[in-house]
This record gives sequence, C-alpha cells and structure tokens, in this order.
Amino acid sequence: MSKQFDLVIKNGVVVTSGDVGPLDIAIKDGKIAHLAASIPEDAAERAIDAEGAYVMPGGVDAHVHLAQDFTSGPGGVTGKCADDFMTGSRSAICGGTTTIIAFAQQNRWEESLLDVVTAYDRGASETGCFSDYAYHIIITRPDVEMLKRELPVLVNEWGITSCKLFMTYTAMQLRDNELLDVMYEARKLAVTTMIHAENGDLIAWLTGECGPPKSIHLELIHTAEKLEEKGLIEPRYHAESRPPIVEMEATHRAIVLAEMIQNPILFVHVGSASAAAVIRKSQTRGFPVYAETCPQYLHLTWEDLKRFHSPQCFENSKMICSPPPGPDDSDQEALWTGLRNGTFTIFSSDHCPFRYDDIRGKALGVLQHAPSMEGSTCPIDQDHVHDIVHGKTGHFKYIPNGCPGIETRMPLLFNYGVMEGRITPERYVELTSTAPAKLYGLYPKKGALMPGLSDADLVIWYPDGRMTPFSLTNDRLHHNVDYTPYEGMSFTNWPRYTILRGKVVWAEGQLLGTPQDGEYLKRKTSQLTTAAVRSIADDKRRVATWLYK
Ligand code: DUC
Ligand code: ZN
Ligand code: ZN
Repeated sequence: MSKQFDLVIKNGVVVTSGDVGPLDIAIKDGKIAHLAASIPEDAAERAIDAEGAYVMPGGVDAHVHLAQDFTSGPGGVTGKCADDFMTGSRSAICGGTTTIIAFAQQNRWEESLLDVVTAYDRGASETGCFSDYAYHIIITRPDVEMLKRELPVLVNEWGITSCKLFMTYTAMQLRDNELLDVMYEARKLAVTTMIHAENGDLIAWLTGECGPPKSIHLELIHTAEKLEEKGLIEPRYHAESRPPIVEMEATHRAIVLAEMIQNPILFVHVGSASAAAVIRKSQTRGFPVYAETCPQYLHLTWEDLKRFHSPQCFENSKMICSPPPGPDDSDQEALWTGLRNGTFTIFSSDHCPFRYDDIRGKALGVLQHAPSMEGSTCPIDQDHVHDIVHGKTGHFKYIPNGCPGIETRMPLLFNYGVMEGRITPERYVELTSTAPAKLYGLYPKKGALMPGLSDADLVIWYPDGRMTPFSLTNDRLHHNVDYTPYEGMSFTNWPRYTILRGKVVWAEGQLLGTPQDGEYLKRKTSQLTTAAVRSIADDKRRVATWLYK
C-alpha cells in the first residue's frame, strides 16, 4: 500500500522569510504537503534526516544570462555566454537554486519580441534545464506599435511579466524618451521594469569615444584627456571609466522618469553606495523603487582588477562586470546595510558567464583591439586563443562584461551573511527566494513552504561543524566557465541537499538531477509592484497627473 507522503524531511530547523523553528516537512506529488513538530518516518516512502540543520525554500535566482549573445561592446561587439540552460542550471542546483529567470535579449535588428522569446525557448527545450526556469525580455528597440501588440501576448500567453532596459552600451542603450515609451506601456500591463543604470554617454566620454565638440570655438576648447588618449586601456581601467557617480546619475534619472509617469521600477545589479542611497531616498518618499544587489559587489573591489600577476595583465579581465564593484570596501559595507534595512529587495547572481580562454569570451578584449593584434601570426581560432592573448594588455572596452556566480550565490550569502551574523536566516530566505518569487509573480508556488500551494523546492544545509571547511576552487563548480571570481574564498557550509518539486537533485556533492527535470514557469504579474503608488501620486510638481485621466 502506498504511503501517505513521498518524502519526509526530519529534524531540521525550518526557515521561511517570516519564521524559524524545528519542524518536519512532508512532501507529496512534488508539493509541500504538511509541516509539523513531528511527522512519523514511516508515513513516507523515504526520509531525509536534516540533523538539526537549516531547511529552506529553494533559491530563486532572478538574474541569470544563459545562451545569450551579449552585444555590450562598441559597435555591437558580442560576447557569447559560456553556459546554456543545461550547464547553467546544473550549476544552479549544485548551489541550492531551484528556479532561475534568464534573459531573452532583443537585438536592434530584431523587430519582434515574440520571435526573440520563441528562439530562446527553442534553445532551452533543446538542451533541457536542471531547474525550473522563466524569462525576462530585454528590449533594445522599443517601437511603440510593436510594444502595444506584443507585450500583452508576452504577459498573457508566455507569462513573461518583466522587461530589462539598458541606459548604456551603444547597441542597447535607450534614450530617456525611449525609456519612457517602454515604462508607459509596461505600466498599463504591470510589467516589472528592470533598469541597468549606468550613464552610457558619461562612460563613452571618459573612455574617449566622443569626438570633440562641433563648435566654432573649437580651437579654444581644451581637449579633455580621456583614458584612451592617455593609453589607460588595460582591463583595470574598465572600472575607472565607470566611477560610481556614473551609476548614481543614471539611477537618479531613471527614478525621475519612473516617478513622473508613476511606473514602479527595479534596479538590477546595484554596485555602489551612492546609487543605493538614491534608491533609499526614493523609497523613503514612498515611491515604489526596488533594488537588487549581487555577490560581486559584496566581495570584490577595484583592487581585484589588479589581482593577477601584474596590474597590466589581461587575466584581470576575468573580474570585469558592469557596473564595476566599488573602488574600496566602503561600498561593500553600505550594501550589507542595504541588505539588512530593506533597500535591497532581492539578491541575485547576475551570472554572466564568459570564459577567459575563448574567442567569444574575455579574449575579445585582445582580439578586437587592432594594436594588440599587430604582428600576431597565430590564426584567430579557439586552438590559438591562449597564445594570442598571452602577454597582451588588450582594451577594456571590447571585453565582455560579466562574471559567473550562479552556483556560489547561495553559499556566499549563507557563509558571509548568515554565519557571520550580518543577516538573519529569515532575511536570507527573503532575499534569495521569497522576495524574488513575489517580485516576479511566482509566489507562493516558489519562495514559500505553504502546504498544498508551494512546490517542494528545498535547500538543506549541513549541521554546524559537520562539513569540512574548504577554499573554493573552480573545479568544484558545475558551470562551463574556466574561472570563478571567488577562487580561494573559505566556506564552512554549502547546500547538502537540493530538492526540486520533491526530487532530490543534489545530495552530499552528488549531482542526481537531469536536464529533463526543469519546467517552464508561466509567471503572474508582480505581487510587489502592483501595490498602489499613493504617497506622491497627486503631486503635480513630480507627477504627470493628467497622463492616466
Ligand atoms: N548587465 C548585466 O545584467 N549583466 C552583466 C553585464 C551587464 O551589463
Ligand atoms: Zn545589466
Ligand atoms: Zn545581468
């Protein structure tokens, strides 16, 4: 006779975003079925003894790039993500993440968002996915008629209820009027608008890409000395071309635009204390601004761009991401505070995987830079990329921006946040699982442990002192990237079990899942951003109050 439950997790300390307590959890047909002080072992086909360790909802990583060609270079130079849905999601579950939301990116030459999503979806179906998955849409060509036609289809048929907009990168940057066009259409459908906030014009100017001003007084104008003119182009100058004020200005501007038309927005990958302060101020005024930060901003600084061999070494390109982390660790402290005090709603990986030793990865920083390639006798192909790159400095502007981190996100915040007492276990669950599920319309199926309603997605940690501490090396990870920015960092805990809809997919260092396990998630609209915008909605000095009359 079949038993009442499929699986019971015994002797754990269950943590949700609101509660912590010693409870057993029973699972039936992939759902959380029952929580109680004690559930008999023989009520289930199988039992796992959590031995007093934390048991939490599986991680929801709402910011990952998989199978994406990223047109972030000048003139559309394109890096290729090293992970597809199969390898990226494999890495996710080995680090305690059971749901991912990946980007489907529109290129400027592509008219239809529906075609873009269809193509990404075909890719995901072909490789399969170890975790459950969903998509955000990146909009780079905001034709209003197309938005009016296609956004409703994305929302209603695909369950894609969030879009990302860029304020930088020549091939992706939207001007203010274009940002407004999308925000206006997004607001009508409650599509969550995610903003990459960096002032692209400032970056181009500091780099030296803008010509001199076309003025009759040209000869009187002192030509500013830009990074390129000074020859400051090695990887570490990527950060110098984007001082934190670049992010701060764009953050402020996006808030002004959003506030004027009363569209809630979310800032992705916030890296600086100054941008966080602008966000906090707006939240205090009562305007719904949400924010995300990521591990690289808690653990890296500009110093990491000089980490390898010498400050000039091209290998430092491994640490390039946008926005860059702060110049020193003072930004890190401010971001930890923001994680505690609610400035940040979610904590995501921004897994943006480019291999170092790859003609479509970081090596583009040399391969696209003509002076670095002068005199090179090697053919440009994958077999020779290492020889070509070796000893060159390249140019930062051609290096694809992004770092891998889908597998390390949950362990880093657990070890350096919960175990070091910076955040509570409940706040940990809120940031890594519950809030992203609510923000992106997946709650309570994901991010919760509600009997009958929530999928049985769980992460179970080791009991205190049980796991042998280790220093991280890239060969422990399951992504398809040839490095990790967190090489050498110490870990005293790591997910012991990951469970996806009742199936144990990762256990004590063994990958048990398959690429057939993951299911596509049609999302609802946000359960956070739909909260009414009340506090300043009638203030004619800030808001175009007539717009929606
Ligand atoms: N934006 C991201 O979201 N990830 C990496 C690079 C970027 O510009
Ligand atoms: Zn971005
Ligand atoms: Zn990203």
